[in-house]
Amino acid sequence: MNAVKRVAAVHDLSGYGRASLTVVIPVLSRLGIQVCPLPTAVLSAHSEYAGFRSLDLTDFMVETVAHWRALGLWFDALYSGYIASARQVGVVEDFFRAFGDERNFVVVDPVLGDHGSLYPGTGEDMVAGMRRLCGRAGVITPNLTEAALLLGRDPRGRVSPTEIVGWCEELSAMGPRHVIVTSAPHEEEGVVATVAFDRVDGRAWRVACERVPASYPGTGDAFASVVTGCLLNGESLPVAVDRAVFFVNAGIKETFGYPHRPLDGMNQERAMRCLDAPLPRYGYELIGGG
Ligand code: PXL
Repeated sequence: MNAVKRVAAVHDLSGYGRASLTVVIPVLSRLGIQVCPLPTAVLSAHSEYAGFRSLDLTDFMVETVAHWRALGLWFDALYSGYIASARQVGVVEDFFRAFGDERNFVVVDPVLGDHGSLYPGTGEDMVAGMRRLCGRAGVITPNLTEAALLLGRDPRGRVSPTEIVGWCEELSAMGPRHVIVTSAPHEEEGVVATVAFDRVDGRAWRVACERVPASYPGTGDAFASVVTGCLLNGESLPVAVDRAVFFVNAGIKETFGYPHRPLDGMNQERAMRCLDAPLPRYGYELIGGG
């Protein structure tokens, strides 16, 4: 047992634009979790900025994992996000195999794309790589585009709100017990849904939230980090999702009202208190199973 819960965070470090480790570390820290980064790459700025520079750290990851083994470290959770190259997938799989056991859990945020497209610099080969990583996870947090890509569906195709639970079940059949799909459609205009499924009890949950007419990179990292921290803190799946939606919505609201450049991400610094304030209400609903 670690006195303070400890998570290994397999994400990149982007020097500018709030994403990956510059989101993961403060969020999990505020939730009372120690973060141990296993950086996948160092970028000048996240990959949605034109002209970004990237240094792939695959070889150094192998060295770090060897050192961590020698130190006899144990993590309460292993949590991956942006993977810099298809070759790196194998290194992360080896890491999960070496450090995963029956007492901890693996979270894979399959960072591939958004709004129907792959991120710049992310190739089709990464889709197959992320499928492999998801197969080793207990929890996955794809957005709607990533869910479609993982399932081999058209990421620009239309999907109805009721079909999403079926998608979650299909994704869960690939390995993970918990599947959480963000940016999912809702039958009401102007509302976006987050749908969560637990294969063990067969229940599906939904948290609805108003759609804000703006998009910020890094919100997926914030979402998955809150879910990871809340699960480590013993919250149930729907309450963890409720908290994550609350935090991301607060961060967006703390940004949208200012003149801003959306690529710079959301003003998470102004929303940190939403991680330990009481939830204003429980917004989740049971939409399947049970
Ligand atoms: O927010 C996901 C993410 C993580 N890491 C890098 C990215 C992105 C999204 O654009 O570019 C480098």
